[in-house]
Amino acid sequence: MSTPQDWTPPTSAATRPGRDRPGRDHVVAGLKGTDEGGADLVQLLTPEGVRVPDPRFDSYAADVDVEMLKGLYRDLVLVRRFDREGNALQRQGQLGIWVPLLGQEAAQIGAGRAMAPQDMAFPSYREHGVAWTRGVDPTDLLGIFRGTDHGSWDPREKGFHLYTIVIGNQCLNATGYAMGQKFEGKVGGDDAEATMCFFGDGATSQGDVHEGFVWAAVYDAPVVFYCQNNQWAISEPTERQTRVPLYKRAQGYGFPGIRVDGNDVIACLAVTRWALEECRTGNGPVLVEAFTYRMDAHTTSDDPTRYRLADELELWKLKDPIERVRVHLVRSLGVEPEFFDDVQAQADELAARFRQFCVDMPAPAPDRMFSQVYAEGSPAVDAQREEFLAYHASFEGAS
Ligand SMILES: Cc1ncc(C[n+]2csc(CCOP(=O)(O)OP(=O)(O)O)c2C)c(N)n1
Ligand SMILES: [Mg+2]
Repeated sequence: MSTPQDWTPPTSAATRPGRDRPGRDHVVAGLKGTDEGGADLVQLLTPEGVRVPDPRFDSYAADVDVEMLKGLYRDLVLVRRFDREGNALQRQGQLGIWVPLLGQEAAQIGAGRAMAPQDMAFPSYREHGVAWTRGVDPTDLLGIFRGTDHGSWDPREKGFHLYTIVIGNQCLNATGYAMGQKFEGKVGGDDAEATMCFFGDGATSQGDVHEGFVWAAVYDAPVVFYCQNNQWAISEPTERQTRVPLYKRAQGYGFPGIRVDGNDVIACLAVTRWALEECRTGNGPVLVEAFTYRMDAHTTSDDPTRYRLADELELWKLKDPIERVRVHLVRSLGVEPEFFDDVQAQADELAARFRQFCVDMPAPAPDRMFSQVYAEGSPAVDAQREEFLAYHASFEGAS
């Protein structure tokens, strides 16, 4: 059977009569390439916790010693812990919705830890792990899901933009920002900058992503397009988005694409470091496809048992991003149980703080939504505020 790599689209039906569409074998091979990671997957730590050499990317992970790996493990565990707490808070009526990252911890921690302070990230709505690496306190995410604000961190200070719910839209923002970095001479020097754009497999079907790719390519914008292929766009599987592995799409736009094991934090770190280096030195953009899996529902409003089989989940549990690091730390690096107990205690402490903050959150006053509309006052907004407050006041004393 041919692999997706062997299949080149026919130039015209006339030169390949009867073959102007891929045949069944090609399609099946394409799906395999999409489903299983394929031969081109960059992996440095296997699901069994074995560090495997990679001549191209080892140098980008050369500093990952036992201390650094312990730090990455701590990141993974803490992020998963507050994510689980977010789910519980929604179930208990404290949040309107939660968007779980379960299973995608390594893809996000690896990418986030590869970034430099001066870099800028544009997330979608699931990037709680990247937020963590940018120094955004997890409690700053809660207002979004409790419906009281759009995120309470300063995007410029953190180098982490506010969440974007409109699928793929942040690719335009990220590309524009990266073009600005280029125009302002921030590429190529010692303190060069780059941009990271986070989006999902489903987003690749959006026009905004395509437009972002085109503009970034023709302006050599220093942006890493970081696609977390978690295999699902709500209930739509990846084979409803593409007939070729997603990373291969980059070729059509004229920039490199690479597929990394998104459940391998060391590989995600190394590949993103490489991609950011390409961008900082003027060789951007780059597409990274982090091949991973959404272990939980799309959001707390979704029930994945209606559209996917349980055995798929069971298979991916064997590729868990945290367990492989734990096994490597214990078996290969001799890390003692006290370390893991300590991380667990830190995770429980974070979860308790996260929960308490959420429960204690005050409901914002009704006029707050008018407060940040423009940098300066506006008569139109002032009038709307007055009208709204008067409307609210009309309910006073009503039972
Ligand atoms: C423009 C637009 N269309 C549709 C939606 C509804 N929607 C929310 S999430 C989602 C699926 C996105 O899937 P993917 O890009 O794979 O990201 P994931 O949720 O898997 O991280 C859709 C269609 C939306 N938010 N914005
Ligand atoms: Mg997806």
